[in-house]
Amino acid sequence: MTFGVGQLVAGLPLGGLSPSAAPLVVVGDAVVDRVPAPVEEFAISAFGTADKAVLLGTIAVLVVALAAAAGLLARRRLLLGVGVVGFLGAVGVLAALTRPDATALSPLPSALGAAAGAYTLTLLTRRLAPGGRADGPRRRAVLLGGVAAAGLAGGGAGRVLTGARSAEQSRAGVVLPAPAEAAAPVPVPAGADPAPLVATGLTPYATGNHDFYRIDTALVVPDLRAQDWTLRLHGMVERELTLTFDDLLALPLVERWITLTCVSNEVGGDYVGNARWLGYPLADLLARAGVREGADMLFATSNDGFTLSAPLAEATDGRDALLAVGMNGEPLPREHGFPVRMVVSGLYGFVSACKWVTDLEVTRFAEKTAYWTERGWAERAPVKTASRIDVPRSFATARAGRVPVAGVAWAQDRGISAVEVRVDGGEWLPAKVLPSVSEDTWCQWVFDWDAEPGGHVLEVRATDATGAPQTADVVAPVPDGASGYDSVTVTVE
Ligand SMILES: Nc1nc2c(c(=O)[nH]1)N[C@H]1C(S)=C(S)[C@@H](COP(=O)(O)O)O[C@H]1N2
Ligand SMILES: [Mo]
Repeated sequence: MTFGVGQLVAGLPLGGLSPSAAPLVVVGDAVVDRVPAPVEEFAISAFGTADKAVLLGTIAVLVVALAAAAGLLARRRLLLGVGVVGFLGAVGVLAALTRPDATALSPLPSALGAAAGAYTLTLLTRRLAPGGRADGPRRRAVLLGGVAAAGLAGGGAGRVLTGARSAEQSRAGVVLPAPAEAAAPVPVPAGADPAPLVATGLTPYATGNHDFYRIDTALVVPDLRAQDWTLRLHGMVERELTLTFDDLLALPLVERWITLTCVSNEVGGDYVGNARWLGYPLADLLARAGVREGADMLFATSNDGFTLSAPLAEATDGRDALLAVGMNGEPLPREHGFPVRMVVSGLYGFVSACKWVTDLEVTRFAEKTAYWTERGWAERAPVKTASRIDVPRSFATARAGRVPVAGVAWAQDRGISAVEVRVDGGEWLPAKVLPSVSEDTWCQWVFDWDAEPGGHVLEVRATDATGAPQTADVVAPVPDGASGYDSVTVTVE
C-alpha cells in the first residue's frame, strides 16, 4: 500500500506551469464539463460551495486506488504496473489537451508525472525484488519512506509554486480609481441593519467579500493577472474593441449596489449577496462599439472557457449593468472574478455575471448557446421576486409575547414594495420594509409577532414594485429559478 501511495505522490503533483494544468485539476475540470447536468446540479445543491473539494477528493481516492493496484501488479509483472501508471498519465494528458485554456505545455505535468511514476515503479520493483538492493525489512522501509517523502516534498513544492502565483500579487498592486460621479462611496441607508436583529441572525444589508457566496465551474480559481488581461468586444458591432485593464480603469467608472442571486438558490437559500460594485456601464461600452441591427445577445466567455448569454435588451435598458473591477471598495477577489467580471441587476448570475471575462461577442440567441443553457437551464432568466425568513431560525423555541420576525426580500431591478407574513396559514399581515439603496438590492424586513404558546408555522411573501406578489407555486431551481414561500416552524412556550 505504502508502495502505491509513495508511487502516487511521486507521480502526481509534479505539476507546475499553471495550477489549472495540475493533473488532478485537469481531470476534475474535464469531469465537470462532461457530467450530466442533473449530477452537477445535485453536487451544487448537496455540497454547495464544497462541491469542488468533494470532486477532487473523489478523483484523488480513485487515483490512489489505481496507483496501489499498479504497485501490486508490478510485483508480479512490471509491465502491467507501468501500464496502469501510463493509463493514469494518458487520462491526465487527454483531459489537459481538451481544456479551453490549454497551451502546448498543459499536458506536461501529467506526462512528466506519469513518467516519474513509471520510473519510480521500475526502480522500486527491481530493488524490492528478492536479492535486490532493498531486500530486507529495514532497507525496504527506508526506501519506501524515502520515496514517499520525496513525493510529498515534490507535491508540496509544486503546490507552493502553483499557489503563490501571480494573480494575487497582481491584485495586491491594483489601485482602483474613485468612481467618476461621487467623491464618497454610497453608504448603507440609515435604518437598515437593526443591530439587535442582525446580532440574532438577520442577514446584514451589505455582504462582505469573504461572506459572499461563490458559485462557478472552476476547480481552481483562474490565475489571471491584471496586466495580462484583455477584453475583446466583437461580433455584430460597427467597431471591434480590445481593452486592457488600464484602458478600463481610465474610463469613467461608476459604483453601484447590486444584489446578485444564483438561479440554483432554493427557497430560503443563501446563494444571494449584496455588494457595492465599481465598474464601467456595459451600455456605454456597447455604445462605443456600436451594436448592429438584429443583435439580441451578449455572449460572454471567461478565461477558463465558461460561457454565458446575457440578453442585450436588459444589459442596455438603463438598469445597472457593469463590467466590474471592484467589489466593496477592493479589487475583485480572485474567487469573484479578478480582474474583471460582469454584474447585471435583475438577472440570475448564470445569464449575466461572467467572472474572469475576457471575450464579449454581440450576437443572437438564434445563433449561440451558452454553458448552462446547453445543460437544460433557461435561455433567459430574470430574477424572481423572493423573500426569506432569517429569524427566528426554523425549529427555534421562543417565549410567548412579542417575537421579532425578520429577513430579506429581493426583486432586483423592480424593487420591493411590500412584505407580508402569515401565521399558521392565516391572514397576510404587513411587515415593515427597511430602507435600501435602490431597487437593485434586497431589503431587510421586520414583523412584530404576538406569539402565543404552541407550535406555529410562519410564512413570508414579498410584492415587487410593479405590484406583482411573489408566486405561491412551489417550483425547483431548474430551469429558471425556484419559487414558493419560505417558512419556519417555531415552538412558543
Ligand atoms: N467564469 C464564470 N463566471 C460565472 C460562473 C462560472 O461558473 N464561471 N457562474 C455564474 C453563476 S451561476 C453565478 S450565480 C455567479 C456567482 O458569482 P459569485 O461566485 O461571485 O457569487 O457567477 C456567474 N459567473
Ligand atoms: Mo448561478
